[in-house]
Amino acid sequence: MKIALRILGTSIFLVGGFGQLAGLRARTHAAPLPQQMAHEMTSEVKIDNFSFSPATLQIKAGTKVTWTNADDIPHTVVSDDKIFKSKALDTDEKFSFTFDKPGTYPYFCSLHPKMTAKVVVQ
Ligand SMILES: [Cu+2]
Repeated sequence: MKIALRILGTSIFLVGGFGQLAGLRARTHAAPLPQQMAHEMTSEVKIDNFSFSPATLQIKAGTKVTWTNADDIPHTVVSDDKIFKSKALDTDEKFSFTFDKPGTYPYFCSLHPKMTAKVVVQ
């Protein structure tokens, strides 16, 4: 019963005769996100095999983009206009930037300048 209470957290109404059962069910559902988290817009770009994926990312203004280097060699994420610039990202390292203004943002990897992609902000 104590375990069920801990798992349910705010869902007190579920605790009772069926606490044990509800506890089991609750484990299969993600906890509800706080309102501000649920409203934050995020997007992901994967770096792998010497390319950015997707090559063109379409997002809305205010979206936070996170690049993850899934390759086994270092890469960088550098805006053509120097609006953002990451350090060399090792395997599994991440870099994030929030795009507040609409526009097209081409970028590349400064270690391998043939690696190019862009973010289109609406
Ligand atoms: Cu690179």
